[in-house]
Amino acid sequence: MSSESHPRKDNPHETVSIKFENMPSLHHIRVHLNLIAFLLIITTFHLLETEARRLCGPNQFRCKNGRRCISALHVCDGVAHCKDSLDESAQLCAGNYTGLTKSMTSDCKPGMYRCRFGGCVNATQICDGHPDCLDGSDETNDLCRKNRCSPKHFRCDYGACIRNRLSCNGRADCLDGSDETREICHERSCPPDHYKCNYGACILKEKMCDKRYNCVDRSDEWEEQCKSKKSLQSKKTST
Ligand SMILES: [Ca+2]
Ligand SMILES: [Ca+2]
Ligand SMILES: [Ca+2]
Repeated sequence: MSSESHPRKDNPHETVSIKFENMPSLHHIRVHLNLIAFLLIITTFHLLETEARRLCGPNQFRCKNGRRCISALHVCDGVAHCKDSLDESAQLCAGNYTGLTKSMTSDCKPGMYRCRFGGCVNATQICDGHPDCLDGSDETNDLCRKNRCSPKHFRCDYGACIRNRLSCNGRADCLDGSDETREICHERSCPPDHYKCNYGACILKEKMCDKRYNCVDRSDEWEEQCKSKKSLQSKKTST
């Protein structure tokens, strides 16, 4: 409650109090202003969204965020084209989405594999060590365990096949990293211009102590080793 005193006209020495009981407080005014600002933001957002919906063509798909339109051909093709990946979401690609025609969510083309969530990827990408379906369903143990690899390929523990030269190269090329274990690599002999990682993989010598990790166990950047390499180099240059 607030009040204020004013002098009376008939007697300037006597004052009366005017009460402001029914007037809104500053706090209430602030609450109302915040509410109005919030409603304005909501209305603007709604108008922008309606505009974006209107701007997408008939053969286009509208991404939820970013107000972007993409070609319907890119929906459920295994590659995320919307920033929010809405074009590859499980709900959409399983065919539950009502905003698309059936042709966009129907079977994959010949030579393509249907990911568990619904998208399509090239059949050659199944069990190749790299996740190509957004949900990784092209590289599961269930799918790959019965896989046989040619002599030119290394077989990952879960069954994927990668090229032989990719095993023990310092980088995990099998999704489970089984191409870069001590068990597989420790007996490897490295060419003269290569450095042998602590667990046995071979990387180019110039990648040792270059402040980037090139062995999966990071042994190419071990501090002690790099210190001694540096002091050896400075000795060489001083002589
Ligand atoms: Ca793959
Ligand atoms: Ca590798
Ligand atoms: Ca390095």
